Amino acid sequence: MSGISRRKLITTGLATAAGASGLAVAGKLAARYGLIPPDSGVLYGAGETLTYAAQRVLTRHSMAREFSRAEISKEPFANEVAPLGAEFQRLQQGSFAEWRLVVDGMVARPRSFSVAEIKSYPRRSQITFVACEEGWSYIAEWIGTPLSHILDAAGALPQVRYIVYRSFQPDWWESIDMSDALHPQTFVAYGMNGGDLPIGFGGPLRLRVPRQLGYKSVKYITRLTATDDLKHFGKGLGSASPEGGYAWYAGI
Ligand SMILES: Nc1nc2c(c(=O)[nH]1)N[C@H]1C(S)=C(S)[C@@H](COP(=O)(O)O)O[C@H]1N2
Ligand SMILES: [Mo]
Repeated sequence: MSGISRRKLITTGLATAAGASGLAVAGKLAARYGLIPPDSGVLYGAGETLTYAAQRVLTRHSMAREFSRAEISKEPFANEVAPLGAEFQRLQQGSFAEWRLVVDGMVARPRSFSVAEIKSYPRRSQITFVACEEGWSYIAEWIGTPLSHILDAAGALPQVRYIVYRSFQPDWWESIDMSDALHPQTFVAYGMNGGDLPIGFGGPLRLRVPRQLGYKSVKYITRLTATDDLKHFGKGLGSASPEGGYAWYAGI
């Protein structure tokens, strides 16, 4: 079956199923096409499956909107973070020369990257929108290297389905599917608005996922794990957000 007709079939099928027979049938169709998000078992799960499946079928290759330099927010809002502690301060005093981003899991060459190594990779920038689920937003320029470049350097295996990412702050960990992980706008970011990435905005390294809400753009990233199954991470819902009542998939 061609890409177009398969896509049409899934879209029509999902819409019809949701309308005629409710979310349960849509869920079954989504399962057949590998479109079940990891938090589908929680209370709001049926709706989550439909949102994720429909978005993935319709917008798999779409780009987050990019803005002009003139539209960059004059006062971007750094959401407050919990105190980072003495060890973070020590690393900061050493200009983050000791900061490492570990890449492990289903990769041919598990390894870690220093900030300097990441800065030596293809440098990209994007002017995109950060939107918090609490209602505020801002536009900023993000500078970094595509996550796909880091995954290539570590030799991510073809069967990888998700990238789990962790922060220096243990409560903040998320995961994304390969549609977002390999997307050209998903960055390991180290710069903002022409300069270094300020600590308040996640420096020295932040994962920038502009096709999803702000909470998926985790600050202070320390580890990426490639996996084909999210069951063994945390409570098995895919990330910290569904454990706290937020959706794993937060597409905008
Ligand atoms: N490590 C870490 N990452 C984080 C957070 C945090 O508290 N700690 N807050 C998240 C939330 S809820 C949002 S909306 C964005 C806020 O990004 P900003 O500070 O650039 O506005 O960062 C996300 N990443
Ligand atoms: Mo947020």
